[in-house]
Amino acid sequence: MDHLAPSVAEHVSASAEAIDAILKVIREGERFLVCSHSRPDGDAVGSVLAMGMLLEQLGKRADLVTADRVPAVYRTLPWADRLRTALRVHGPYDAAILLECDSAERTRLRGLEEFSIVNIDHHASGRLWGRVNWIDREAASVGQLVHWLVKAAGGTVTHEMATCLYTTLLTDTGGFLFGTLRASTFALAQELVEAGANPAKIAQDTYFTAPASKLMLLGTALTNLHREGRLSWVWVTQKDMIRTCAAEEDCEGIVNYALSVAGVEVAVFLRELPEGRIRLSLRSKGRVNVAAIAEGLGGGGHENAAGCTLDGPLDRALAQILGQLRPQVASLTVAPGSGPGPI
Ligand SMILES: [Mn+2]
Repeated sequence: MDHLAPSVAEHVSASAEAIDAILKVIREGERFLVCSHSRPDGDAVGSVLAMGMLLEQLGKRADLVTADRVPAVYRTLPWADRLRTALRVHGPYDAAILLECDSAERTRLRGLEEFSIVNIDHHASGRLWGRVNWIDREAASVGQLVHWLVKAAGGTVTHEMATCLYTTLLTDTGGFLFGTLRASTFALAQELVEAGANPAKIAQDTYFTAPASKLMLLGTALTNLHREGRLSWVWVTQKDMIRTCAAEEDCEGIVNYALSVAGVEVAVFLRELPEGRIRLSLRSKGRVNVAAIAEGLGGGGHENAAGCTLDGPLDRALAQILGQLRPQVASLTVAPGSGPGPI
């Protein structure tokens, strides 16, 4: 699309410096740690695995670590068994490459402070906390940034790598439904399919392999659906989690059902954690910046998908978030016929 060309060009040149700096760190080093955030999602897992593959291609050694285990749906990804779970990291690393983390805390890994940090992120809450930083809020997934790095390094997008990178794109756009969806997103998808990613198999592995517990938990959450004008919310208690035998990863995506209500602009999913605090997922159809709200409450994320953790009990956390959201949606003007915006 012609009208996009100037901004795309700027976008590429703004990234070039960061790519050069990162490749310099990689060239000069021998051993690397590659990490992502706790409770890793498809982008975290896929981008860490692809980064590991790139480092191997470049003749480097890499240890891939997250604080929580790989969710079951991503365990069929190539190299998934190389991603280790740990709470503390140490070793003779030349640098730690952090993907999708706006701080060391986001990883829940201890020991990172002893390493030189390469920070690659695409969140609205991304900040320059590493020694080398590449934050691109336009990227559909961090996997897209890893793909640029592979190209810039003269690496080969193998079919294993393409599978991991396609997964980052698929999951961070909720199945090509929201997030950063540009012509370039689909061009990358095409390139990855040409490189050997199998879209139907990846979609099946990702979206059609749910354990029954996930559906039971979803059913429970939906019986708690509340709607108030442009806001909707659902919740599950720790008791609900136990009764349905649900794992943490079974909560993924529940908030989208609340957002799917016609006329709703912002949806919230609240989950009671075992220790009594409340984990919140916020989603917006595009007119309210939920990253700003989440950041104000100690969390972070994207403008249309963010999260934070509040003190319990559940009704207190609900009152707190509704207190933030009500004025936001009240100030929205009616946009007749505008329909749901990009999310
Ligand atoms: Mn992401």
